[in-house]
Amino acid sequence: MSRSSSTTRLSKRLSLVLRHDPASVGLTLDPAGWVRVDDLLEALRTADVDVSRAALDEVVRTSDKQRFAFDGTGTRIRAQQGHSVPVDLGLDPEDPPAVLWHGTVDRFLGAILAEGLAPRQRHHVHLSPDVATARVVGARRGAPVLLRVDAAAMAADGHVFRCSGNGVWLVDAVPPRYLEVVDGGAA
Ligand code: HQG
Repeated sequence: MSRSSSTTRLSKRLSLVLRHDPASVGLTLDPAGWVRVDDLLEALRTADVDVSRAALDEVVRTSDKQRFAFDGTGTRIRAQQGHSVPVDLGLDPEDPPAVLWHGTVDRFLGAILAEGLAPRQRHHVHLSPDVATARVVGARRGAPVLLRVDAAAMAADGHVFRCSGNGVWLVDAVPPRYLEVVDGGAA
């Protein structure tokens, strides 16, 4: 389904508020990243973002990557991953699939192969379960370059993996020895 531009605009604003800068609309997230839906709507309206509960539901429902989630009662909302503010999402360590993927671009490759993957502005390195997703992630920045991550070896060596509610695998870092560049176009 294609989303309207107002839905996309609201989604971007929610990403900003729920991942990076809740204070921009006067909100604080709880330690697990949750905020009350009523408080969020009121804060957005005070900040001149005209948003109904129905519009919020639409964003959560149609987000291509399920970026946001309501709690079981539908009274609280949080971003599923991607925070830069400190939150503890309460995700338990899990065994990863044997192989995971990371999409990046050529200009980062030298540093990545020298230092490994680092979380940069985020809390974790984000890894994709499949090539197609990794390619889309890399393509945000240019011609995608794909890295194959030997997750089985990392897990065997004691690296801890968690999986976010929307299927993104999170890890603190990926040292270069677990990385292999594969042909982005052909893979
Ligand atoms: C690169 C989006 C130099 C890394 C996406 C990436 C994903 C290094 C960039 C999610 C490096 C960080 C995450 C190193 C990593 N030296 N460059 N040592 N280590 N990099 O956006 O993985 O729309 O923080 O390759 O779809 O691109 O936000 O991470 O290019 O799911 O929901 O530094 O963000 O989802 O960029 O993307 P990001 P990412 P959302």
